[in-house]
Amino acid sequence: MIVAGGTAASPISDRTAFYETLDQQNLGPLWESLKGLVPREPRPKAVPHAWRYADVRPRLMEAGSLISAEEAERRVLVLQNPGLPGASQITDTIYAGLQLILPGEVAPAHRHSQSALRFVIEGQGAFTAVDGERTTMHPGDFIITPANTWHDHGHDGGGPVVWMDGLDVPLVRFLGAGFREEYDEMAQGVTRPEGDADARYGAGLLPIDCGKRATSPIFNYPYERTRAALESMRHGSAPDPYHGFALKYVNPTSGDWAIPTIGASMRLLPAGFSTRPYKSTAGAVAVMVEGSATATVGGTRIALDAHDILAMPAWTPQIFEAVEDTVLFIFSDQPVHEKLGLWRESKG
Ligand code: GTQ
Repeated sequence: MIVAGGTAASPISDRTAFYETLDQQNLGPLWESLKGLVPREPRPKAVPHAWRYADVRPRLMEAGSLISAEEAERRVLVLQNPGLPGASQITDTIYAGLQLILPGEVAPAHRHSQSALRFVIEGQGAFTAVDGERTTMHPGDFIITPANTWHDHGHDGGGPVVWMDGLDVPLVRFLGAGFREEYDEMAQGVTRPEGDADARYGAGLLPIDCGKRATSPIFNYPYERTRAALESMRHGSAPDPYHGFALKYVNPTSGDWAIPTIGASMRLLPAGFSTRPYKSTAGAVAVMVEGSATATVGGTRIALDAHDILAMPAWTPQIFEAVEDTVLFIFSDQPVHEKLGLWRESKG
């Protein structure tokens, strides 16, 4: 047999022996792997999957009776994507977990180069402290812990408090850029009054000499304001066909996403509204905040109620149908794609 270019094809057995020799010399034949290395389109390992809060909550409460926040350092049940078993990943680039804190507990202060977000699911009276300022956590609040900032969590109130953690852990691990340090006390000292960052950066104003920052200096975006903004939008215009009424959380010093590696947004889908099919190169996670909806992700139909969490792998078509007025929190690795010139979306 003659192949293009005139080279006679060798028997398969010759090639197999050759590949073995190559392997021993730490070499590999690109022609066997090219199409996998440079695929026609994204092929995420993560699969569409929903965690029902009603099923997960009892496990969290059990964890609460088995281990303290202090002993655990962070008492978290990691949301493990079934397509990435044991990898502590909810999508191909994102880590997510549900963290529980009980009254009187402290999750000790530490810092790391991974960026984190907290999205509060239930309970009252817990706080997160970030670089000397505390913020009280309310359901629906979007709270950030910028890379390398000291942070600890505590709880002065009554009843369990649960939030979702979202971190760029897989991405930072891939880049080999992970560092962590423990603080030498359980909780860091408070150096600024609660609300200080919000007053300086969160009211459409900035300190007069404020330059661009890599991460937003606002560290709590309260749900009350986000919800009111979405409600106002609904009276002013029609919903976006792909996103509904949608707002993104921004860094006011730059106009970029609040966290440089994680893009977070909130959507309101009015009862009866369905989004048109949408996909992008970003892998995303959705949290049902209010209402009830049906999601179709990659052809799988999934009914969602308040507090359920949904993994939406990259380049997998998604549709949401709102049964009741629905509020959805969505976060993804979109900012990284944008910054690297890799961002693509497809609107059906
Ligand atoms: O609260 O600092 O779910 O460092 C994983 C790693 C939470 C946290 C996580 C963390 C934290």
